[in-house]
Amino acid sequence: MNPPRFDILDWNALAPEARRAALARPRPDRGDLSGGVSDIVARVRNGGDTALTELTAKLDGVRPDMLEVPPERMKEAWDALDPDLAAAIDDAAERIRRFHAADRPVDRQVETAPGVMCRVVYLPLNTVGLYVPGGSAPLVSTVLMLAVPAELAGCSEVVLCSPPGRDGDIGPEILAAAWRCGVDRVFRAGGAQAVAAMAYGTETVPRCDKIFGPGNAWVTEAKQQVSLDPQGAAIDMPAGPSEVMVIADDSATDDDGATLVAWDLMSQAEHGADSQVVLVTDSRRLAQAVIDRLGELVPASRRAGILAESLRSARIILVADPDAALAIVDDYAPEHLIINTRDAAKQAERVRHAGSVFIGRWTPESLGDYCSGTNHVLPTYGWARAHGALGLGDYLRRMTLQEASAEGLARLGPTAETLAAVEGLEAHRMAVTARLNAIGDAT
Ligand code: HSO
Ligand code: ZN
Repeated sequence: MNPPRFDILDWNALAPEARRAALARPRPDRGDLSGGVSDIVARVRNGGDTALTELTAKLDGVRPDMLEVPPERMKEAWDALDPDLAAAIDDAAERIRRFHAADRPVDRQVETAPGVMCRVVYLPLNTVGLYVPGGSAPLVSTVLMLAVPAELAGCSEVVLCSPPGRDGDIGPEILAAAWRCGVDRVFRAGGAQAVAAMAYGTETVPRCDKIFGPGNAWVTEAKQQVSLDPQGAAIDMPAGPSEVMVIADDSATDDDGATLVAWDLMSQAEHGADSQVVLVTDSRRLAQAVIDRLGELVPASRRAGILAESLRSARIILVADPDAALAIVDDYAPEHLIINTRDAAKQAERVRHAGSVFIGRWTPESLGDYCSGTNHVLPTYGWARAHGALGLGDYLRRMTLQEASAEGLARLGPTAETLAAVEGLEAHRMAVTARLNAIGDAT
């Protein structure tokens, strides 16, 4: 296999149009995705379990005996798990639990005027649906990232769908992790059909209030479609292919440093052919050293095929100084940002748009992917400009309450009356005025 080829893009020499092109995400070829997906969604919605099973047979090439994995199989999978893997799952889950527990929004109560009490309370969602992709890597860690906050939030039912593999079943690692993190029910279903089943419910799959988790273009499109339907389900966030931006300076030009940067880029590029990785540096020497390392490491990688494809949209950008690097970060809004520079901690404080930031030489993205405690479900495709990392709050609903005493209404009623009058909403005004009259009569 040929080593990948990279150009070093000199940012200062690029015209605005070329800069835009350099930071453009690869545009997925969507074909007739939306038509195909809406067809699948409609079939599951109308045909329930039968349609779900037929679509699984047709699209995944296997016909599971039963859609649902018997809960005792989950426990058996956990009990039979390799002890090192079980310990790693517990270790990671514990960090994720700690971090997410600290991020619990607190109920509050504010007396906004004498006699007017306002409250905000956070209530768990009832039924949540977690989607765990299948494909070339069984994402055990994604089970933890989705299920631990659901458990912490206290959702009454946690459902998980994942596509069955060639043997017609879901991998034991996924089942074991799901069992350990409080998932109640697991179904052998993937793709748009699984999303439709969770959004609308079938005879066996419970209807979910909200659907979480990453997936391929079909899953993403299906999530978007069901979220637009009031009869469908809410979703966690818009998603696209995974990405990382690395900023590094000449503190990484030693042999080890460049190798670490190369592994970081490859760790994200190995996810899929559509992953994008970008290196921004003010050191031409480092850029060249990383390119040399990639040339050695990529062809020898077990996932060389995927890397060869995804690295075609990789970018290596040379900037004049660290400020220029930060400007590029905010413009691109990467899902993951690794800052591997002398001033990493200081620079991190200035980042505005990124899903999750990895600070300093000893913090690879892999740590956050698995076990630092932060969530690895993050806004991709530039959505980090407006969306944040998945967190406990996404599994809760904010509800507000208010209660006024007669004194409180007497104080605030006239304000409401005035605003209702200017809006021409007579009944609104009278709902207040009639009460103020009643208060007047009583005193
Ligand atoms: N980097 C992925 C998460 C993941 N990595 C799971 C390894 N396993 C999210 O962008
Ligand atoms: Zn990853």
